[in-house]
Amino acid sequence: MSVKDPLPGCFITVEGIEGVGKSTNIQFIQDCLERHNIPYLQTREPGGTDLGEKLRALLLHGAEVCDDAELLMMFAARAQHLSEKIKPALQAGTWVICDRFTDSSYAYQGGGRQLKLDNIQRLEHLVHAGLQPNLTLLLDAPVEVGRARAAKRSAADRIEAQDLAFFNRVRAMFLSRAKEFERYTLIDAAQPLARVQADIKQALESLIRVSS
Ligand code: T5A
Repeated sequence: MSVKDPLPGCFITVEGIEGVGKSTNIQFIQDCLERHNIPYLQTREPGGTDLGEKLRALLLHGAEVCDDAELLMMFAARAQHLSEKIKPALQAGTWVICDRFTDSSYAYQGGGRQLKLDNIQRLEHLVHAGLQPNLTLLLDAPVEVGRARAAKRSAADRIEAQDLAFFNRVRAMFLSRAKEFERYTLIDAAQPLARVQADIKQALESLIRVSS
């Protein structure tokens, strides 16, 4: 957790472009933690609180949201989420598994929308200075693979409706951050599910070992 003031719970985030298998593998992560008798909270961004879920509905299904408003709404939802759910859980020794976090703001608003990274960094500092995930699992696959998987489910939302170039920038930003930060584990999500889950299990077990 925070380097200065470690919290007893571990914070795991799952990231990647649409359709790479985040929801599918979060269920797998929950099963692993249950086998180790580790208490956890499973949550998502944007969302996770009443306010966050309302913002999510506007972000994904609202008509007009300009790019700066989109960035600010992501961080508004995140501030509430941290204050109401994530920090109290970690302080109580509960692990948190979060479907997306600030890396998604860098990837989608920074990479996809091409907003200034300095501004994202300022918001990150304002909202959660000193608190970063212990482990970020980046499920990575070519955009076409993720889109083909996601398309089988439901109609595209406001962000999913962006073009291929947008998602290629999103993916490139995730990959660049994975190289930059040690907390990342890069998982090849184009593999068959059993192989993906074997890789996730290895990363999780190593976190469980160092945190116990
Ligand atoms: N956002 C979010 C921002 O722009 N900025 C931010 O700061 C934040 C926090 C949220 C949206 O908000 C944006 C990003 C997003 O656009 P979301 O709820 O995270 O959206 O939804 P999506 O990313 O769109 O998630 P999806 O549900 O589309 O994809 P998942 O969860 O990655 O994929 P999943 O598990 O549903 O799997 C898709 C299909 O693939 C199959 C599954 O069975 C399923 O059918 N599958 C595989 N098939 C073969 N091989 C494998 N290895 C497979 N893994 C999964």
